[in-house]
Amino acid sequence: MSNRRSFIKGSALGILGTTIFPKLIPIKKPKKNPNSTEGYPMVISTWKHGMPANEAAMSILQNGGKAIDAVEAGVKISEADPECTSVGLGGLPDRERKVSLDACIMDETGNCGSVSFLQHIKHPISVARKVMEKTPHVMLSGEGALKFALEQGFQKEDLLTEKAEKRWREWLKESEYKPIINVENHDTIGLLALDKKGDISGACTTSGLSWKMHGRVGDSPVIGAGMYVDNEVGGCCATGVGEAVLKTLGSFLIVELMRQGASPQEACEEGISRIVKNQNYKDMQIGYLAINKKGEHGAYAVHPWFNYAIFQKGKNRMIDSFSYLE
Ligand code: SD4
Repeated sequence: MSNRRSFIKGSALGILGTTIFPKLIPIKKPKKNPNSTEGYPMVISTWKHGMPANEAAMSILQNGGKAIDAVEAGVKISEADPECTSVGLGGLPDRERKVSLDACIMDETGNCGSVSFLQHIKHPISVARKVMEKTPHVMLSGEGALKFALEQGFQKEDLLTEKAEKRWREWLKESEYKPIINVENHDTIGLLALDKKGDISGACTTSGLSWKMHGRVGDSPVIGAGMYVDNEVGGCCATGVGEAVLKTLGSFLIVELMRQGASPQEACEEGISRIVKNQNYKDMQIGYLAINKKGEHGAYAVHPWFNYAIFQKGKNRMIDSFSYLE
C-alpha cells in the first residue's frame, strides 16, 4: 500500500490519477515484476506457443524491422499451427460446429484494425491489418469481413481440423456450455513488441471460447479490451474469458494506469482486481501482459497457471505469471 501511495505521489500526474482512479486496491505483490528487465528490441506474448511466435517476431526486429511487421509475423505462426486450439487453423468451433475468428492489430501511431466473427480465413490478423491500412474503418465483422478478405486476395479455407471436430463431437454428447476456461483450451495469442527504435505495436488473435454461441465476439478484436498500445506509454494484451475483459476494458485500463505512473506489474494487478471485485472469478481465468516504453513488463492472472514467453536481450524464455489466487 505504501509503495502504491508513493508511486502515485511521485508521479507528476499523481493528483489527476487519484481523481480518475480513486479506488486503487492494495496490491499483494512487489511494485516491479522480479522477472522484468529493461531493453529493446523485445517481444512478449501469451502462452507457450508464444515461443515460436516470438522467434518470428524477433527475427524481423533484429534486422531493423518495424514492430508492426513483427507482431503480425509473430502471431501468424500460431494462426497457422493446427495444434493451437484457440487460434486460426485448428481453433475449436462454436456450438454449431463453425470456426469463427477474432483479431486486432495496432501500431505506434495509434492506427488500428480488427476483424470479428470471421470465418474461413486462416490469418485474421492479416485481414485486420488490411482493414487498418486499406479502409476508413477500424472493425469489419462476419460476412462483410469475409467479403473484404476475399477481395484482398485471401483464400477461403476449411479451418476445422479433424482433431477439433472430434473434440466438438465429444462436447456435443452433453452440450453443456459453461464459459470456463481451463488450461487445455486456453491459448489465444496476444503479442506486444518494441522495435530497435523503441516504437511499440501489438496484435491479438483467437478463435474465442470453444462451444460459444454462433455469432459471439469476445474481447480479442476489441481495441482497448483484448489489446491496446500507446507509443507514449506502453501496451497491454489479454487472454482468458473475454466477457470479463470486455466488461472492464482491461487493456485500455492497464495502459492508462501506466500513463499515470503505475509499473506494468501494478497496472496488470489492478486490471485483475477490477475483475475479481465484481465477477465470479473463481470459475474463470484471465491473464494480462503489459510492457512500458523501457521494455519492462508485468504479468498477472486470476489463477496460477498463466504463462508467457518473453524474448529480450537475445534470450527467448517462458515465465510463469503471478496470480491473484495462489
Ligand atoms: C475470448 N479472450 O474470445 C478470448 C479467449 C481466450 O485463451 O483468450 N482464450 O474470450
